[in-house]
Amino acid sequence: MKSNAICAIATAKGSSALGVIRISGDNLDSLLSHIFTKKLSDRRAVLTDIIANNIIYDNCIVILYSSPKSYTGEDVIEIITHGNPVIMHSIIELLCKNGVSNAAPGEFTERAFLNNKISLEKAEAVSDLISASDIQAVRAAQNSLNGKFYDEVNEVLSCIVSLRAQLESIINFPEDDDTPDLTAKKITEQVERITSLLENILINSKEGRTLNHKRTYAFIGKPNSGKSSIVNCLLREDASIVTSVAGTTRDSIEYELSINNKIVTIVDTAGIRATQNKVEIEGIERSVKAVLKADKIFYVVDISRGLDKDDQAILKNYNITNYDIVFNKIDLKGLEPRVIRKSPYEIYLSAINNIGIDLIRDRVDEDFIQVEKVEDLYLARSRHVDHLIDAKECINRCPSHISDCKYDILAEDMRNAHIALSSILGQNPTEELLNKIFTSFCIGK
Ligand SMILES: Nc1nc2c(ncn2[C@@H]2O[C@H](COP(=O)(O)OP(=O)(O)O)[C@@H](O)[C@H]2O)c(=O)[nH]1
Ligand SMILES: [Mg+2]
Repeated sequence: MKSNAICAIATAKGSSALGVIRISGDNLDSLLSHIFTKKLSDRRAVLTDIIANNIIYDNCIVILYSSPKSYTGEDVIEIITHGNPVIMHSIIELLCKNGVSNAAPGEFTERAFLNNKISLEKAEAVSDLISASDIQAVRAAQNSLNGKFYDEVNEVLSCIVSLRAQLESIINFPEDDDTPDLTAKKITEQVERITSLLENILINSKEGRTLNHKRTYAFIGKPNSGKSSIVNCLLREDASIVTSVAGTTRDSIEYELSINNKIVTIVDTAGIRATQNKVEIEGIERSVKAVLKADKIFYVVDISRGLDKDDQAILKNYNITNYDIVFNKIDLKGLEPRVIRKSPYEIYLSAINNIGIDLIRDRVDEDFIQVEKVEDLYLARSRHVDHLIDAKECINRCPSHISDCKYDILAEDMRNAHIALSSILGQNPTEELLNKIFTSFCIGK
């Protein structure tokens, strides 16, 4: 096991009332006791100065969680400081001078996993909980974290293990067998049970995966249709370049924002038009990439010009299918904001007067699935769904093996289903997989 001590600021960037610094490693008390003016006490909040070379860094609450009863399984110290980044960074520097190194993203949770404190899918749930984009996603991540997903996958696994054991005995000791019909009937029943359990998990996981996905909306259209102005209204600040010279927003700019408590990404793109200008071509190419990445497009049109042949060509050439048409600049026509619910949707607004922008917000809101029974969901990842599908494919082949009495092939399929499901729980994980999972975490977790 790793034992070098690591530290990180565990709270968000910027100033706040309090900040938390987290440290994990072996024998932390003896490594760091000299920087505290009070003696630390296991699982007790101790009010102490942090001091070095007669400089008081801060007066903090410090909690020691002695190994193994801690988040990582090692000694953990949490220092609650005043939430000034300058203070927190100076304490981190002090720790680094005392044999502690900066933690990599997800390293605390990785250690928890390596020390058998949590299973892999729970580690992932921790990461999902931190980045969940709305309250349903938070609930679903909590379900995963509480072990609902683990328990259900484990239940299928134990059915598979039991069936595998029976198959081994049927294959190795055929003389002990029931009549062939009875054997086939017993096995069919078990395969059916495994199938239905697995189907259930797969349905909930697929919905959970949708929840886990942060949605992206791209504003596309010709130059000067008002894309940046609309995006700025959504952001309520002048963040991107708004100008009347055609083709000046030459880059796609992404913003993360909260719409009705749902976190989404919006992309302001370069206007698309035929041009020889290299920089502009580059910008247009990025717009096209934004189209490919987006879950939905708001195609913006200047209503005084109308939706013309060029717009139709852009929609066709760039294969834009999932889009609403946003008719901007209704002030020029003296129109009221409104939505026409046809295919594609039409939204009428005026960015310059900040009128009708809520219609865009409502449209984004409609996209979020309203899951009735969120208590059933877990925040699955694509990785989980892929393994579940692998397992399901193996199980789907079983009925025909049973009718052909090919129990050795059936056993092989069960073994593969077993491997697929074990991978979800991180039994026998590869180094590569672990790296991929933990590096997606934020630092300090
Ligand atoms: N009259 C009117 N002008 C607008 C409106 N929205 C944007 N504009 C103007 O249209 C021009 C282009 O806007 P911009 O947002 O940069 O368009 P983009 O190239 O599509 O990003 C600017 O001069 C804006 O002031 C609107 O609702 N009404
Ligand atoms: Mg623009």
